[in-house]
Amino acid sequence: MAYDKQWRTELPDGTVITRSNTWSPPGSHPVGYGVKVITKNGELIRIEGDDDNPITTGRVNAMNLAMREYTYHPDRIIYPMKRDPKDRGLDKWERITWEEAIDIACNKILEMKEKYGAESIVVFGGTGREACIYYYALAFSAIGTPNCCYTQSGWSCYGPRCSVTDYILGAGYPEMDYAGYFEDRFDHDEYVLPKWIVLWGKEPLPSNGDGLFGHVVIDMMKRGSRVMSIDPRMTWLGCCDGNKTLQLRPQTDTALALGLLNVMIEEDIYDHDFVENWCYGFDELAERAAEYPVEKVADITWVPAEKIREAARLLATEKPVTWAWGLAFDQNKNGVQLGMAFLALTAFTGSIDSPGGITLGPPSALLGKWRMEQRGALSDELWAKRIGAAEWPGLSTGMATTQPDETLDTLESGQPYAIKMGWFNSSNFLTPTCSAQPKRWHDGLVKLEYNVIQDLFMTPTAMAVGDLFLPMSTWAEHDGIVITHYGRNCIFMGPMNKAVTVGECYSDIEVCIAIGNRLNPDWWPWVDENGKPDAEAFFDYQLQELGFTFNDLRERGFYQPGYTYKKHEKGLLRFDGEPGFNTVTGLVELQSTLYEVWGEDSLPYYEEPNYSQISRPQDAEKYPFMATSGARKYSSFHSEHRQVPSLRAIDPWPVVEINPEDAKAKGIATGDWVEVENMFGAGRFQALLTPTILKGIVHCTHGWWFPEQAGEEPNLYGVWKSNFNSLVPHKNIGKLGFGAPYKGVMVNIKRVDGLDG
Ligand SMILES: Nc1nc2c(c(=O)[nH]1)N[C@H]1C(S)=C(S)[C@@H](COP(=O)(O)OP(=O)(O)OC[C@H]3O[C@@H](n4cnc5c(=O)[nH]c(N)nc54)[C@H](O)[C@@H]3O)O[C@H]1N2
Ligand SMILES: Nc1nc2c(c(=O)[nH]1)N[C@H]1C(S)=C(S)[C@@H](COP(=O)(O)OP(=O)(O)OC[C@H]3O[C@@H](n4cnc5c(=O)[nH]c(N)nc54)[C@H](O)[C@@H]3O)O[C@H]1N2
Ligand SMILES: [Mo]
Repeated sequence: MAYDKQWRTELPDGTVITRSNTWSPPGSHPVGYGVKVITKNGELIRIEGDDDNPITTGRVNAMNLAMREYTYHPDRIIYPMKRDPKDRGLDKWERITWEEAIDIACNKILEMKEKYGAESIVVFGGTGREACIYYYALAFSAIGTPNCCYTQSGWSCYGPRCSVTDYILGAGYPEMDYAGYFEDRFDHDEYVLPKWIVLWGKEPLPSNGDGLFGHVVIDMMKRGSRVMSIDPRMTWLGCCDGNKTLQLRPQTDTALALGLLNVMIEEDIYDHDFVENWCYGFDELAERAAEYPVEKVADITWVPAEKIREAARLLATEKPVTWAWGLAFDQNKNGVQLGMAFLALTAFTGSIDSPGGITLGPPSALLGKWRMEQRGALSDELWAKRIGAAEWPGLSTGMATTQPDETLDTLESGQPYAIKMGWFNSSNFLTPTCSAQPKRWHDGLVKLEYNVIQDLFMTPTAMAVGDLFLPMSTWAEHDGIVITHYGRNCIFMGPMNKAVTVGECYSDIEVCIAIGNRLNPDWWPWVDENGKPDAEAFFDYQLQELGFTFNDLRERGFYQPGYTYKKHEKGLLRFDGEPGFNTVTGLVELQSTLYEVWGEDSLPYYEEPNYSQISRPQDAEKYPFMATSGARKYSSFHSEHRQVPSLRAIDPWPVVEINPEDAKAKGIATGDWVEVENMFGAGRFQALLTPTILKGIVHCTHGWWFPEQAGEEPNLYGVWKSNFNSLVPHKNIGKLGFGAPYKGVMVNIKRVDGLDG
């Protein structure tokens, strides 16, 4: 199709091509596939890949290809609605105008503040989506509450990795170096192609986690890089020719990391130059690692000793090595220690901030200034009331949110004060997404006085607890900015260009502006002459630090900031401009000076998961399997897309992957329904027999509900039927407040007749 690289082109037959970058809604991490949105007569016709995008080069995922189905789905909510709180759980919604919706929301906020104090309002947010950049501000400077909550027990996604990086490296999120910053990409003269790409607890092909476009791994493999996958499942990338997999028992990663460090130290193959000049606590770490001889580690992890030795030797000697760490770090009570040991490995292989190693963001996030300022709208007194801040100083230093498990306790107990109003932004957390023990959350939330939902579809969460529904526009229906790692490590930035209008939907930033301008106009001035939210004025303000406007970004099409390697040598990582890292000691802290203050061991250690056959031998016979969960699917983003026919056809049911030998012993065949249960709960999944999973381990998909089923209480679209998170314990977290075992609890499996009955 004719295309002249302008951001918008109109063809003679009336077809309009708008170049854009995807993010959300619908959900996605900020990969920013470069796309062309094809519209005609105001209707979205289809999405095509944009070959000119230097990272994605025309490739697009299935969820974006299904955008037309999603956009015009009959179940989509496209007008504001309200429901009498007495009718929660019943389909008794009534359409209203935006004026009325904003009036109701603002009046409720003012009423709650007056009656119970601003802290009685909690903004609940989900993950990874564009909304995540804005809902903190919605809480702090628009609504005026210190309580912004990401409900996943142990804050088990991304936050732990970012916080550990802050504490140990004093930098933004370390990302694998795929030459994304450079316009000439892999040809850039300073870039070196890694010999090894370590994918640790991460499967970036389906997940594209936090902006890592997974297909770059294939681009690099085509140029000669090899992959080492550390995963209980054999993944496609892990088993490609020449690649290697260390298949381990779930949640035993910290033992493996300490074992690898131990081999590198014993065989003296670590990077002396980097370790001696830029690291703190080597001797102490060496002493700790010596407690993890390879044979012991092999017993714990099930990875053969010879494979561990071989991996350590390859990674220490075949350089450069790039490292990608995934969600398995966060969904583990022992994950903070794993993060530390992982960063030590990147130091030992000389990978930190070196070409083809791992890249580090600068000390302050790009476009982060505005975000950081929002807390300033709250008094110190109010900020001190943040739920869990006093009890969990480790977590609350890294994250501006509440501690999630503590929030559930507060919801149930009313201590230290009662929560009265919930604002749910981009989270459908009664489904097996965010929350562990979702039934407890449900029972607490239905008791709140008032709840506002910001979503696109009626969900189990909205049906159960919502009183006001604010309908959201998709990425194709609004302007926005896509930025990797939310600016913590900005590899590229792209404009999202509105191409189509559906109903009366607003974007998340438009909702923030509408509420903020009413309640706190000094902080939220961006409205037009009619008082309507003016998102472009807001983006112009945000982009000031780069010296361009939103329109400049859109004309330019794409922004790659370039990259300076070895910033620690050049005084570019510390606020004071001195060489070194932005940590207490100025060095990479192999031994942490902060952890000790927070009551945690200053060195990494392995801890057996609390609910395993080893830590609970008394339950081992009853629950002989370890279950991991939630490895990503191409066809869905968490609980989303279950109602999109072409995507549902790819993965029609929740699935449990079982090793064929285990299945045979239990009389289970592929396609059978299986109940997975433990001491906390049960859920039903369809069996998939596969030799790619180790014997003794099962893997369940997450995020399931059934939009085709009855939505009203008590069924709530079948949300309790295949809910893996009912099996995940509450507050089974690490000492800093991070990490819950979504990827490792003991279970049993048995054949049943179907999803129901
Ligand atoms: N299509 C799609 N993309 C998504 C999402 C989605 O729902 N759908 N969700 C997004 C979100 S919020 C996130 S956080 C990212 C997550 O994306 P990733 O970081 O890639 O994490 P997962 O896909 O959960 O799991 C990655 C791998 O970890 C393995 N694993 C399981 N348990 C363990 C363990 O104990 N140790 C080790 N080493 N490996 C283990 C799994 O087998 C899996 O292959 O994906 C994002 N992208
Ligand atoms: N068992 C198990 N559970 C898990 C995981 C796992 O691996 N295993 N992974 C966990 C992880 S890492 C995460 S991050 C959580 C995710 O949990 P959540 O982020 O809570 O994800 P969803 O439940 O899908 O809720 C998102 C809702 O927001 C709506 N939405 C989508 N995009 C937007 C947007 O841009 N704006 C607004 N306002 N709404 C939007 C969607 O329609 C959907 O209803 O799940 C966690 N749950
Ligand atoms: Mo996540």
